[in-house]
Amino acid sequence: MIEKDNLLLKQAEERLAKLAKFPALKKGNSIKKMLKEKGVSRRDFMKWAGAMTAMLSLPASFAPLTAKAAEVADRLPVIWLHLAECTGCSESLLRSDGPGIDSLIFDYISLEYHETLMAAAGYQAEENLESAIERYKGRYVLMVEGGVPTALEGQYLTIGAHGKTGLESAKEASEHAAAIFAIGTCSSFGGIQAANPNPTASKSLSAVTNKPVINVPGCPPSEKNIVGNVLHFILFGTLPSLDAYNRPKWAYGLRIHDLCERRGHFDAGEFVQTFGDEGAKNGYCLYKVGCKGPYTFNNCSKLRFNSHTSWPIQAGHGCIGCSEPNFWDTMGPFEEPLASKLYDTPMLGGADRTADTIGITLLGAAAIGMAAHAVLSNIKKDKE
Ligand code: FSX
Ligand code: SF4
Ligand code: F3S
Repeated sequence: MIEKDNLLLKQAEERLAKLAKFPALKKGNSIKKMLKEKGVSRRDFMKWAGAMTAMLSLPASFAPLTAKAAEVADRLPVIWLHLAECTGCSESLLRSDGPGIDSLIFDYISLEYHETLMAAAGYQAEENLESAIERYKGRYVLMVEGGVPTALEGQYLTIGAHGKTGLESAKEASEHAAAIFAIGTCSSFGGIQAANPNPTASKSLSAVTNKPVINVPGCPPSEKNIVGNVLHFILFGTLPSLDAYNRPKWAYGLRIHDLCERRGHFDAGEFVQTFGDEGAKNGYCLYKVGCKGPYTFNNCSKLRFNSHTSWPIQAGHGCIGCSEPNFWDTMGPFEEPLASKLYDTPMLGGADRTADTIGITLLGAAAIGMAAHAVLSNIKKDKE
């Protein structure tokens, strides 16, 4: 194991040394300067690098390399496309009172094209995209936010002065990218616009390109999952280990339920029965008011949102399964338990009643495990 880690460490060192030789894309900028201007101490930066390293499931010895990866992030041209979505993914990253180090690093990355953030508009914006693709062919990282409407040859979504379709832009930009990330559930799986009856025939990015796409779902995903993926790419230049839905395992390897701070209450059979009751005040488990944490793979409780302040379950509402394919169709109603709907059989007595009568012990957990399996295997295996 140690030998393997050492090899990985060496590879990452070599890659970073190579990247460092590329000129910085933004002149006169450096991470030192930027952190100083924003009042972030070197110590805090190194602490952040340590936390990111742990999050990426890398040994602690990688922390200085993670810091180095952030330092050379300005050698990496990023093109960020907006397709059919609400811009929540960009907001997740950028909107906070005091931007955390994640947002700062994102700012530091050379965003060659990002419709929400750039000053250019109309013809100029279109030209910027084309010239960025041309200039950085084979070198840029493509991040796509939003589903891809495909009905009427993509005419439901046209962008820019020439009315190019999102479908065309996504295909073209994917063609020459060094790495492609589908940011958010819309781009990963189709999202809200692909929900039944999906009038625009919206699809995931992976359904319209033959290139490998790393899915970073969540509606929206946390800023750490977005930045973590960029750092991973800078460090290794390879695909991370992925699950069946092409989600990086370091972020989506465990269920919300496995990492939940209310889990003790679930195990003890202590549930919120209705919003605002005594159980809610005591922070009991939200399963009976619809929490889909047992069927959802994500690391929200560890990372939280809005500069680590909170996450849905901490705020008192159950998880709605926002990082799962087709969650708008498969996880509803959002405030009712799923297992009771699927497993209200005389044999099991309903996962709910099980929880009431004998506490959620093994039978309850098994029923939920079975329901999770049913949900996951019901999801179409073909491309969304
Ligand atoms: Fe919105 Fe992003 Fe949801 Fe979609 O997030 S937060 S609708 S995942 O593409 O902007
Ligand atoms: Fe947490 Fe939801 Fe699981 Fe309850 S059901 S422990 S609130 S994830
Ligand atoms: Fe989404 Fe559930 Fe996390 S709703 S934000 S995956 S807690």
